[in-house]
Amino acid sequence: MSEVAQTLEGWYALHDFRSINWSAWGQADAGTRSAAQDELQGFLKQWQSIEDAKTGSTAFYSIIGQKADFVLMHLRETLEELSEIETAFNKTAFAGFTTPAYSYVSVVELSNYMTPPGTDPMQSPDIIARLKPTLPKASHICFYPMNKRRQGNDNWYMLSMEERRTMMRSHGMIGRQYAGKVKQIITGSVGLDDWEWGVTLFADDALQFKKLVYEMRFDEVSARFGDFGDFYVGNLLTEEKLSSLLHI
Ligand code: 76R
Repeated sequence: MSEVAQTLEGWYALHDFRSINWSAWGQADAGTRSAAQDELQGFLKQWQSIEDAKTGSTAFYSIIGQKADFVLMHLRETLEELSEIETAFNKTAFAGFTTPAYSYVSVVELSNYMTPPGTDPMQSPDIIARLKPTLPKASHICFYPMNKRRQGNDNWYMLSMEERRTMMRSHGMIGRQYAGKVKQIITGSVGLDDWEWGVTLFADDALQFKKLVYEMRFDEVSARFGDFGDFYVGNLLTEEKLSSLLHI
């Protein structure tokens, strides 16, 4: 058996994608809509206070295209907290005007491919901050799930640690060229959801998603071993953008 990569886990993640039932929302009377929006604002404030206390983080983005209308990405210490948030949101009046589009359950993950041997990553404040990150308020989000291929000669899990490390180094070098332009959060989901990882990217310039993902397609670890799910791309929902989105 090949050597298993060691992983460090941080906060659990729920990506909750919803579609809005626009005809029901449009037909609701103004009072119902405004009460639903006030209640939603209350939830957003509550999530902000959790983020301020550094016990979790939430990102709220509208989604372009027909796959969904918005995503709430929550990071929390436990799966119980994620479940409570999901249920509490489902009980809101606004949620009654939404339908589930897609969801993803995973946990923030760092692997040891790039860690120098003999170092204890948990002694590094940088590593701890990356395991429990405050989600950036970048203009755009991009999310997609992925697997590492297990087919014939292209079986990632049959490679030696050394071969995987070499390829991950090349992967990391490409990624580093996007420092300051794209922030990536890799969440592991083996045993938690249908794919092996969730890739969540944040950027102020959405074209950087295209450039980064395209460049990685030519890199061996993605070219030979990457299998990808559906892509979701979105725009930051500020309070102002949310009111204009929901304005009838
Ligand atoms: O954590 C680190 O920064 C060390 C280097 C590194 C690792 C170990 C790294 C760097 N990644 C790692 C692990 Mn990554 N990453 C992806 C995708 O679309 C595609 O082709 C792939 C999707 C992107 C866009 C991306 C970006 N990475 C992983 C893993 C776990 C693999 C495993 O354990 O087998 C996956 C699935 C994955 C996928 N990666 C970076 C980036 C970027 C931008 C970096 C540089 C980060 C930085 O230096 O700040």
